[in-house]
Amino acid sequence: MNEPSPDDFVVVANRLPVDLETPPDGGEPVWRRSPGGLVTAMETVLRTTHGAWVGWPGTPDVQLDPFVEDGLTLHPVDLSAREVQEYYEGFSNDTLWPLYHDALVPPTFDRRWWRTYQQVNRRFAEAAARAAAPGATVWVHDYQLQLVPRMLRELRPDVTIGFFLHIPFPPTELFLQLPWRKAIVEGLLGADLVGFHLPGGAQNFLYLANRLFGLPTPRGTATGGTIDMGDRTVRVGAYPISIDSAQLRDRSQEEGIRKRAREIRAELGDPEVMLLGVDRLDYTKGIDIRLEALRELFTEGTLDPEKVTMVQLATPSRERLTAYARLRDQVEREVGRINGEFGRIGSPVVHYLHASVDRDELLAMYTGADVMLVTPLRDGMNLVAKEYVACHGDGSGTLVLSEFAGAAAELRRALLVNPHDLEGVKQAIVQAVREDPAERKRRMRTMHNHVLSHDVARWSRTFLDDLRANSGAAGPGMNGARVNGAATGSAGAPRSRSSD
Ligand code: GDG
Repeated sequence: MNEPSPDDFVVVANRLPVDLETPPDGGEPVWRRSPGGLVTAMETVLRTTHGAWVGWPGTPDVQLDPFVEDGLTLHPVDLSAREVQEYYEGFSNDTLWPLYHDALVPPTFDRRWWRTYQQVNRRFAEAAARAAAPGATVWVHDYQLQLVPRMLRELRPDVTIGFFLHIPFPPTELFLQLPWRKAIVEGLLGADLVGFHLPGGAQNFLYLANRLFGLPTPRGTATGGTIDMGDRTVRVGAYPISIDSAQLRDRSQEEGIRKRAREIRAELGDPEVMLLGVDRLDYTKGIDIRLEALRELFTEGTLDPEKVTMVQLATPSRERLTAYARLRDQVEREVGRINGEFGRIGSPVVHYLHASVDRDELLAMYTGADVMLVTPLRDGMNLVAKEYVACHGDGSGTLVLSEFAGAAAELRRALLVNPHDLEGVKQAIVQAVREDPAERKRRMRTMHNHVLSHDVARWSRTFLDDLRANSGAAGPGMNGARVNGAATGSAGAPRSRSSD
């Protein structure tokens, strides 16, 4: 097979937008859209900006040549079963994920995993170097690939490199626990622009660059700043991600979706109030908290299980990790307990789905639900909250939202809760159920307008404009701008002036 020609715009992410899946009957493998917030966001961006995507196809030990799908050149990166275990499940999801989410479960620090993380990051950097045309723009994503910017700059000093972190960047005292903290910061400093969801993440990163390497960070603002590397400047900023809001608004108003929303409510027994939760089954998402709050409200008699029904969609996630298996047990026990105490034959109170549903079904659930419960203990942004708001242009519906989701910085008119405060969560659920319709409408309309004007296209445009402004090179992949010259970045590591 011929190698596709290099592209001017390259996305690098752990997963390709499609997964190669072998059916349970062992038949021919098929490509399926891969799950999660990153793919949802970037797919929209790439529909308008053609280019290439470098990522793992979701199945270990498959060697595939690059191929073109739907106008997008996909460059599969092969991972062995051991690498999936050590780089992905181990270092990414059992070290970095918990550490970056407030150490909600203790992170594991394993030197072997770290070695594999370095090796795999190098493989991604090499694949990106092959995929990128001269002077291209390469946008690297997320915590699995934090070493790629520096490695790629060493291989290809001519390309412009952006990095965006989709999860929270932790408080500095937590980050400093990481034995490999300097290598991670050094890896990110290979980028021309490092983006976070919130200003706090940007500030923490600026502080660490200075604390660990003594690098000057002049010209700081409330939302970001710059790092002076001597021969080039790294820009650091906050770029709150969003969704394709207009598309969701329009789809949610289609008769097919509205009809299905009515059907879902009828299948639930036409409850007065339908509560909804939609999450990957992850311990950061606070699924257990909202269930506990609901059970107490039924037990006290504050809410009537004959009138209030909840649907919890919990998409399977990282099932081989102990913390995830334990959470699943805990959530399913709580669901069983609520239904055992308050359900009747044929009408459970909590309808729990451990599955992934198709997009239309999800939109019908959003459209039909009276109250959306989003109660993470920590979340980079949370697209679900924005998707629900986009589907309620008519002003119906109430969003209960954790203060610890990035989305809370924008959706100030949600009923904001501290998920550690069970009484507070209970009160917010009761308020959501009983709220005066006029007040509800005012809240939802304000949030809806915000989400419509701050969509994912605006997010990527802002990021790519800032990247271009800081690169010295304007790749044609970025909104068709011409190439002005190569980036002047040096591959050298920052000098260390700290005692580390
Ligand atoms: C990470 C960060 C950040 C869920 N179940 C189904 C389904 N989904 C879709 C939702 C939404 C996406 O998955 C989940 O996005 P979130 O943002 O809520 O959460 P993470 O996966 O943890 O994403 C997060 C995000 O990256 C982007 O930067 O916001 O903080 O943790 O789009 O709709 N989609 C379908 N069926 C399902 O069953 N079709």
